[in-house]
Amino acid sequence: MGDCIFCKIAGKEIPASLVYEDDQLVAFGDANPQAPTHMLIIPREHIPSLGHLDSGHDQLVGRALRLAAELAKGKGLGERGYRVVVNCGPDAGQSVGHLHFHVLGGRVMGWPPG
Ligand code: DGP
Repeated sequence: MGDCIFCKIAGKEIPASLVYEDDQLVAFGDANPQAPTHMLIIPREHIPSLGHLDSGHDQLVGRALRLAAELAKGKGLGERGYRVVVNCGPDAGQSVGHLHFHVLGGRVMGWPPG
């Protein structure tokens, strides 16, 4: 938690291209974009991964997903579509131990993901 890079972004200790913030959630551009639009939505609370959620987080997660849709629409992706991804754990490629929702769009996505 103390040296969590996403906690530091949420606390404005390190810079990021913020696209949204409120008392619960922060959204910013991914530093290593994998699509023309690639944003990350994080909770301000330090939750290490999807696997650490409990029922007390249900409203937070619902808001995060609705924010993903709103931000994607704001980027003009509402018609063509976009993808929301949560990597959980090493096999999925999670590299930052703070729950985050990737919002990707602006190109055709392959399936299955690599
Ligand atoms: P994941 O592999 O699912 O844990 O995704 C972590 C993402 O976080 C990855 O796409 C790159 C991004 N990222 C890592 N460090 C930083 C940072 O300091 N700033 C920003 N904006 N993004 C970061």
